[in-house]
Amino acid sequence: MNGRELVRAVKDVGSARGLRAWRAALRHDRADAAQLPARGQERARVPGALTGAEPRPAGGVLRFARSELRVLVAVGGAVFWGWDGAGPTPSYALAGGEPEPDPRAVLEPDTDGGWRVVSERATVVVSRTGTVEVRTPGGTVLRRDLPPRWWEPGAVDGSPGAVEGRPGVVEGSRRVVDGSPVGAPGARGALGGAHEGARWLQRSEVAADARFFGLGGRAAGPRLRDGRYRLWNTDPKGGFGPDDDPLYITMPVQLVVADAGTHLVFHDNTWDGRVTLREGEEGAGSGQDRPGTSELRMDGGPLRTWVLVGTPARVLQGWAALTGAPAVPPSWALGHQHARWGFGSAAEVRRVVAGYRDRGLPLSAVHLDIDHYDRHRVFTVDREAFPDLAGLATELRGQGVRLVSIVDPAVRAAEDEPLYREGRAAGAFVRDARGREVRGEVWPGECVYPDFTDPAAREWWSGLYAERLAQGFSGVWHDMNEPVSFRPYGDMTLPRSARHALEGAGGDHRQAHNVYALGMARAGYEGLVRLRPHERPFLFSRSGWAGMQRYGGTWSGDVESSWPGLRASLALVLGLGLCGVPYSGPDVGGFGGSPSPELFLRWFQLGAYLPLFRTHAAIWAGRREPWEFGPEVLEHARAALAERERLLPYFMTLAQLARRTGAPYVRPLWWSAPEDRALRDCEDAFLLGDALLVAPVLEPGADRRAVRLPRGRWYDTATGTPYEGPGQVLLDAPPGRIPVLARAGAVLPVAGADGLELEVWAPALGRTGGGLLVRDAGDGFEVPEVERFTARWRAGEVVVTRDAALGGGGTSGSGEGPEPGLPVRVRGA
Ligand code: NBV
Repeated sequence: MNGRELVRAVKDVGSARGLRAWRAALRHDRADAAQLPARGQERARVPGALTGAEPRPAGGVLRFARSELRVLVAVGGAVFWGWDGAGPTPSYALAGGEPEPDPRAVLEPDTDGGWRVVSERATVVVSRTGTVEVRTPGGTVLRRDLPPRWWEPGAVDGSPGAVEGRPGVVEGSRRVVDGSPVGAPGARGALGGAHEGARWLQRSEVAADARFFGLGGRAAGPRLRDGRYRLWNTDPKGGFGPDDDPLYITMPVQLVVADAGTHLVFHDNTWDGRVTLREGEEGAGSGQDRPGTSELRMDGGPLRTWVLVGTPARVLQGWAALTGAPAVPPSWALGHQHARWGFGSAAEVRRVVAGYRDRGLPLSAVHLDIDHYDRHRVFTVDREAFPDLAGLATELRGQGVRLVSIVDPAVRAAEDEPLYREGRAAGAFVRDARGREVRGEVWPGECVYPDFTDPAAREWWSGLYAERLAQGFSGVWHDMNEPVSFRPYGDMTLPRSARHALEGAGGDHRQAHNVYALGMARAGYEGLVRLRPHERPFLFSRSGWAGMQRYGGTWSGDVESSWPGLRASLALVLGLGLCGVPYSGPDVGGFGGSPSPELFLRWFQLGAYLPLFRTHAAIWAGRREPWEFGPEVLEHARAALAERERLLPYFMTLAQLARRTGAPYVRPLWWSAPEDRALRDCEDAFLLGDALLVAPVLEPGADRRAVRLPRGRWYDTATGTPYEGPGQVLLDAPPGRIPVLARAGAVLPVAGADGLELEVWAPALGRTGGGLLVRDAGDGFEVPEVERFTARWRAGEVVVTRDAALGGGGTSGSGEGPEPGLPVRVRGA
């Protein structure tokens, strides 16, 4: 028990909930002790020597003495390899099932007795001992995976397949035999899980100058420094800051950025694991480079790897092709949203909405938290506090404000609970190995958990959203879906022995935990689409896994109300974007505390440039309405809100482009210049699309800040002053604004006083620029065309023309197209 756990334990023991949480914890521990296979003696294994190769479409199978390796290149350039017979499917991450093999990729002999598969974007070279290298087409090594190592349950001596007389070695307290054969490699299990019981280790090397990003949402990011990162979705309970890890969304996805190139690596495995990263050093020791290293240890599941190589934009496009296009939020979800745990009544909701309206502050949605439920029970309404919720929803809708509902997965386990009886009849709840319901402790008391890895349970759950729609809600906010069961010590989740359907393959919580929320998101999304086929669902979820972008976005969770919390909240958005989840944002003001007016304002100003722009707070925390911080903050918040409104067409364009290209709206500064090392290490600013560079104030007392600029000309949007990058400039950041720069040549769609217009930032002399527009075509699934505009100098003036439409219905093929058809405002000329 660590210090925090001890405090929690002492606090909890006094209350009825605390007592139940203690009981649940002890029950879970007992179940694990009785039902999980004991880790007895284990045998270690490495692949051994290469014994043969067999070409297959788009790659082949390489046989080793004690394993085999399948290599495959998919159409689109993604490279796959799997050990011990692991193939790409089944997979929770992949959107389209078995990927289509690229017929141009062939297995051919390499030097030194190894083999290689050459493809358009990458070459995979496998050595005689099972080292796998990914090289650029030019031959530079981007990544070297050393031969993996497995530890398999099994007796050391006399067990079938053990090599007689082999000396054992002692590893920790376990006696293992290195290199003993395991019988038939390739025995398949659940979800690609050859050798589910085997732990494994994969050491990898990358360039000495490489930087690591990703692994889901990491508070310490976006650059992931030396350290250990766990792959186990976790509610940190009680708020988190930059030192807390792991958090709600972990993913075995790394983006590695080096001079030689960028690559994304994905280990398609849902089990608990740990990644140890160590950045390399150039000219270390004897003048030799020390490579960067990543060491991945998994507690089970398949050893299978995907690698995507290219520019960051290409890599993210490939990732979206593999794991699914990000859902486009409805347009209103790009506006400002206000939430609170503890509005407590319809009257309070009306008061807050009126507060926005009376002050002329835009507001697109209000989120109702668990306090609007009847005794915290999901899919219910507290009729005393909200006597006519549907009526309230209609009334607010008339004012342009939508309602969004929290949805928790846990269902109160009691005979008088209709939802419980229904779910039980549908066989929807998680059970243990003896067939008994697994019960945990959450807000409504003792609870059961739908098994979202079971298609039938998802089907049942997806229908329940009809009740939310009938109450007038326009969107849903999934919480507590790591999933959480309160406990005074240890992991606040289900016992690892709990059984799950895992799409029919069967398995336990060790394998299902990390995809629990992904399954819930799928159920929610599919339910909403079925119930309202003509509306794009608005869904965001606290926990998730690779592929969650198919169903919606996420938010920071309970980030602490502090300056480090503010910084952490930006790290999360950037990191998640690089893992393919483009729509997210923090609790503006932090979750649990009472931010100073200055902290609140700086958070608000940052939030205005993030995809999800939502103020939120805990029931015990201070207020988050902008007028609660004094007249000065109110006026500055008003300016931030006005700018957000003005940028809505740009946000919609970015959301639509994210769906088409996988590019996150919010990108690190190195996005288009990964070779610029100073940018790789810059974590306090970001690009919003191609056009804008946003430099939030992340420290107290600052009225100026240093801003690192990528190559090219950048205009301070407040003053119009041009600056030349690459380099660093010092810019004013008075309380009224944070520095925002526009790239020279950028054309961005904005909402002007008379409707849509194009804001154009003068290209540098002799250069051209441009930008894209995807108009808001309503909140359905229609796919609007992408319009492209070019900006250029002509006779001392900046002119803008419309290019041929991308994706149908073009007007002119050349850059010298017709008038843009929209008002144009040129700046910086
Ligand atoms: O439902 C209450 C809160 C919610 O406001 C918050 O956004 C979630 O992250 N929820 C967590 C559960 C309680 C946290 C202490």
